[in-house]
Amino acid sequence: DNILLKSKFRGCLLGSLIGDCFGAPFEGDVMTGGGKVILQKYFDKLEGANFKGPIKQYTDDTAMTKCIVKSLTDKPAVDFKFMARLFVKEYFSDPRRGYGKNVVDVFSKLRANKFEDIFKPAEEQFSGMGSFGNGGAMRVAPLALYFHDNYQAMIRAVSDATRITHTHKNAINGAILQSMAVQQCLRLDPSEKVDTHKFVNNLIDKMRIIEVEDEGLDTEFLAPYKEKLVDVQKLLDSANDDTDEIVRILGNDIFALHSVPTAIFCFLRAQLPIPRITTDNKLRRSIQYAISLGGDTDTIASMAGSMAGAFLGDDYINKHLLRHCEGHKEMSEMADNLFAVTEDVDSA
Ligand code: R7I
Ligand code: MG
Ligand code: MG
Ligand code: MG
Repeated sequence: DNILLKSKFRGCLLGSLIGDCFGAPFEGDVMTGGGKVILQKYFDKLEGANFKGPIKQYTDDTAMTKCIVKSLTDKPAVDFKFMARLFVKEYFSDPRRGYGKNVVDVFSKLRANKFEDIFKPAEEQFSGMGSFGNGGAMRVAPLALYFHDNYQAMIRAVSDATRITHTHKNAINGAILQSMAVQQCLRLDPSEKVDTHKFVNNLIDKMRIIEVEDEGLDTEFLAPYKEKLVDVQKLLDSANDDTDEIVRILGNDIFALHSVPTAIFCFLRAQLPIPRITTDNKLRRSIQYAISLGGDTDTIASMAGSMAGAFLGDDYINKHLLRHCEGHKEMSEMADNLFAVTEDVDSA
């Protein structure tokens, strides 16, 4: 029903914000056992009613996610040139948010070329290969929400929203996979256990179509996301909790291929208790676990948080934790605005 869906919109965008804000201080860390103890204490403290610490700043992941929300609420027909303008305007007014090293070249070229061809600067990245960073995937949650009822429209919109900065197939397909996972979470009942096996199998079937059938391939060997999802399934089945091995198999870096499947794994693994993470809250567990893997912690925690929030809705978000995040009130309002325009589109 509508009340639940509205709560899931908020949960998703706030989960994404929390993952980014709390993950950012650990970006690039290699997590040891001692690091995990520190992380447990960090979250325990932040959840306390009386803890007064400095506000945790969000990074580029949230800055760009907000641009996509604004683009959808201001122009519900989805205008990618407008979206590109918002990315560029946001970057030049607030550049110190930890953007990827190379994506800033795209922003400069877009501005210099007056947005004439919004996909061309991204195509020129990395000697014409296009970036395969996770900068597309990290910002797509609002599109999964907006197109919650229209799978094909979501895929098309995610692809175009990504191509403004990232044109490598792995960047685009990673963003598509992230949006599929969020969309599947919206359909889950928060009062029931997640069938993780089915969740992954659904993603495998969908990625097979994207990576194999749509490409006209007669072999499944060139389907890197499908392969990673098979690894996710194996790791969930084996209940393997060895961080080094999980990172070796799935990755934890800024490549989309080494972070989107990892975020999906974190969300699914967090449906059951995890050693050295003490909490009953599955949203916190998803985010804390993602950070505990180290590497690109803000992005992986943000993507896992958007899934957990889309599953559980905003009632399950610890409000003490949330109030330490920069801009949480605005993000909550933006989720409601996005829900309002989505309803208009649904009923049109
Ligand atoms: O993908 P992008 O927006 O970066 C997102 C990450 C997230 O973790 C954010 O939280 C933020 O910290 O950055 O930015 P890009 O500049 O497109 O890509 C990021 C990095 O990925 C680049 O600086 C490269 O190191 C690497 N990379 C590549 N390296 C070689 N060849 C991306 N694509 C390539 C490539 O084709
Ligand atoms: Mg970031
Ligand atoms: Mg960074
Ligand atoms: Mg990051």
